[in-house]
Amino acid sequence: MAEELILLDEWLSMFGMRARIALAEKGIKYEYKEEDLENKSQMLLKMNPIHKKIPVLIHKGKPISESIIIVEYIDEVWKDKVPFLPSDPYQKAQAKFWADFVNKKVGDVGGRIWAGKRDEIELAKKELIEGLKELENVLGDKPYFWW
Ligand SMILES: N[C@@H](CCC(=O)N[C@@H](CS)C(=O)NCC(=O)O)C(=O)O
Repeated sequence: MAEELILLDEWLSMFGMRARIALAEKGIKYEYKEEDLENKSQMLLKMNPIHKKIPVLIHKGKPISESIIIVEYIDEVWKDKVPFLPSDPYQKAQAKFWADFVNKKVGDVGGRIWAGKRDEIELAKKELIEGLKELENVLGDKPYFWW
């Protein structure tokens, strides 16, 4: 399986972490390729020519980009394992809402902390903490979001 499945990633990336967690949850073996984002590989540029970003999952030579799309793809292809999303349409919509919340309130805000100016960083930090508290509230004591 490993030669059929490659993950282009960067260890620090929360988006890459999504793909790594999804693969680990399903118990799937894959080849991990660390990218230097200051000096992107030809493989990354070829496999994600539109955004040129990690993570990219390459399955039997075909690339899948965008972390949420990668997670959904893994869930659909490895159906024999425990599903990531609830089957009930309303619960599924809720799960997707919170995944989108993480993009906006953790991903975007985290990016502002990483790249921002001093005042901007302080504001973004507050937003990040508020966002994490919201997640904590909705997760409660459950080990997984919708279980
Ligand atoms: N929406 C994308 C975001 C991916 C992303 O922002 N990746 C960053 C690393 S965390 C990247 O590759 N940055 C390189 C660049 O912007 O040139 C996803 O969910 O996969």
